Amino acid sequence: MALPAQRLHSGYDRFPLVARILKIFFHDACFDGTTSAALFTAFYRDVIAKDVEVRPVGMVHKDGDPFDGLPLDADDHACVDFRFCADPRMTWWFDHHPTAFQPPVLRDVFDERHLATWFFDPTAPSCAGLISRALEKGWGWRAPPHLLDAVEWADTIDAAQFGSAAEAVALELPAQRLAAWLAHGRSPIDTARYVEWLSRSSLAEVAQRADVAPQLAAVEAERADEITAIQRLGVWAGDVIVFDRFAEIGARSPGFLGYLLFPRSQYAVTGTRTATSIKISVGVNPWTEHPREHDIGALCARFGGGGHAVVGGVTLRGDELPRAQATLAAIVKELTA
Ligand SMILES: [Mn+2]
Repeated sequence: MALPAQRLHSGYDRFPLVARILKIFFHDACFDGTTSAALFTAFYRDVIAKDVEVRPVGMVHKDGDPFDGLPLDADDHACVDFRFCADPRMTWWFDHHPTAFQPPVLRDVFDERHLATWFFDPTAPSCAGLISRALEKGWGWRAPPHLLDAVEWADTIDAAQFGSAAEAVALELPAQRLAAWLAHGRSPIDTARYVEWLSRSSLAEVAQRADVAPQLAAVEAERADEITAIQRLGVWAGDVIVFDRFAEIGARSPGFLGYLLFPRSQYAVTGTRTATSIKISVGVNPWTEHPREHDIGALCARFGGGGHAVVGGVTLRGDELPRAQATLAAIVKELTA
């Protein structure tokens, strides 16, 4: 059967290499990770393939290869704000995590292949900022104003550039409301839809969506209970404040709230658990007067996780509770030594 004429002359028939489906792997449940994915989605539509179907895939750091078992079966693949993947099908890569190369031998692959579509800058406050600069320099693409605003917020949030803990946990502005919402155990479908929305509309517009606004209000309403729970949970180990939430499935890391309620802490270590995974989160109090002594990302990497100098984590399987408890204890011991 002959194809209709317009089909024969469509762009895809003339340029069969143009991607129809793009998979973007991004740091899940993270303001910077989702902003990075939205930014790259907008760029890809504007510059590479107008009608591309984008499939965002949220990624979590874990012991072993986090890409293991994830099919790279789209026409094109990108990875943002997440570990380096040496698969040649991963055309695009942007990251700013100092622990991006795990195992470290992957750094050699990066240096040898040196693709013009791979970008790594561990000094960048956010991956979204790194992407925005790289795409403007390399492709002359300037992000629309609504995404530049999100990029600025990603710099502030990812690098904890707030004047105080109270400022950091405020829920007045759309960016901070959405950041808290993302951290509230969103499903992979939620975050994938969020990436698509943010690629086309502003943080304020996304926050006002009929399917999002009630959830943001719920996050705010839960805040009072959360403060009571965190206050009760905190246990001191030297100047480290420890929040053991392994027993409460679905409970979250207090994040900056921990530093607001325990301002004398130099570090915070939290254990949380979902039905399928267990996480140990580690952070340096950004508002402490003591100088920082430990590289948190490097510390977490030694236990199978990763992160930045001042914040990191280790994610284990849901059936590894004894290992998670031992890991939390070992990390606290190192931080208090
Ligand atoms: Mn980031």
